[in-house]
Amino acid sequence: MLKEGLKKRDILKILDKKLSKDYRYSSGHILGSMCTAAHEFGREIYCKYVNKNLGDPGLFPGTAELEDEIIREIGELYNGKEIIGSFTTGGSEANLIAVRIAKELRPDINEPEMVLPISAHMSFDKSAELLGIKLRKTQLKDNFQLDKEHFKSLINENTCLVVGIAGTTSLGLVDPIQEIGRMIENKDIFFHVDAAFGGFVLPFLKDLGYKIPEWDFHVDQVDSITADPHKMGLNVIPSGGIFLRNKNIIQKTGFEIPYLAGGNFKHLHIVGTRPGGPVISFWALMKYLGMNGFKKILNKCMENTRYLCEGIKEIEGIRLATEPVMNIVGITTESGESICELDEELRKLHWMLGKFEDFNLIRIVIMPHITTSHLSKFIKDLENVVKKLGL
Ligand code: 0PR
Repeated sequence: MLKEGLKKRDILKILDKKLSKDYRYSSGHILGSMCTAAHEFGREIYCKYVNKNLGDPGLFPGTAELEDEIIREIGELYNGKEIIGSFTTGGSEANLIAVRIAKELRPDINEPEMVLPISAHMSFDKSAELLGIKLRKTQLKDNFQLDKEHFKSLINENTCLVVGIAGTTSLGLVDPIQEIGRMIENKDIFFHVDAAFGGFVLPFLKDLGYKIPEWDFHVDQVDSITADPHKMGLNVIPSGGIFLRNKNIIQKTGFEIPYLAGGNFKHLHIVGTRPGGPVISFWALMKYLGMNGFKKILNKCMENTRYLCEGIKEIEGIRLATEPVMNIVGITTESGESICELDEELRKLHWMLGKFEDFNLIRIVIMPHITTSHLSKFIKDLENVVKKLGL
């Protein structure tokens, strides 16, 4: 720690220099991220209300009301009525909350288990370790679709939770949520849908006329959904969301914090102090963009997704891992050879991609910061690298 503080101007200079190492969204090089530059209006609102702390909602009842309002509104987008829930730090916390609820609701199970696809996000492995739950992972078929028979065979009397993904991390695919629902019909098993990415894609895609299978509260057995505003919701980081069908869950499974200035209340969070700024900024962003605003942004992403897919199809030696459902594209080799070298060579050219070795694919997420002209440059480099490697 310095004894005497520096001048603001000098600090800004140092920061500019140090942070010049970071990749910028506007360069187009960030091709493998599920995050993007936060929407300008949301950023403005966030800065204005950065001091709000939802860890003590009694002190900030106005902010807490905005949160309830927006949770209900998003819940309606997911075909739910009077949905409850809350903003989180991201999808990992939202998933951890869901896993914990599932365990709490079944105190009768001594060795609880969850059944989930192998494509599920790492946050479920973390949750299982933290909460002492056994993971039972289901294989995928060759086309990356869930092996439903295998999933069903893993459900047993110790299962407290089943998980379906609406927008997988690797490929943006949607698991057969309705069918998973039928597998647990009349069983006392919690059903969580992880739509961390898909939550702010699927409702808009549907409205744009894409055929989307049922994945949300429309499916009777679905108990909770994760959906993150800091992904395709274009909100500031950190902002995830957990949405719950049953109003009594907070009373039943929440933590009681008795001593806060704002009074007694229960919550489901892992964190205590909790940023209110992202809640307010997303409230404002939803009002500002409306359904049509989000649809327009996503439509452009889907146009660019198709543009990239066409480009990939023209290159000999590589192919699409599968036809994309949303704005996530997977590239693999035609021969089955490893994608590692391809990924490495592209990174040398500063294309920052997602590498999924287990599935032997490179992931590209066509976020709103990626333009057709970025993709055109990328496709050229991709073609050259594929030739150079002789794939
Ligand atoms: N569920 C799914 C389906 C996800 O894809 C992710 C994040 C999460 C949950 C967890 O969300 P949080 O990261 O908000 O906790 N998947 C991203 C990924 O693995 C996380 C990420 C985001 C990684 C941006 C890198 C990055 O640049 O790709």
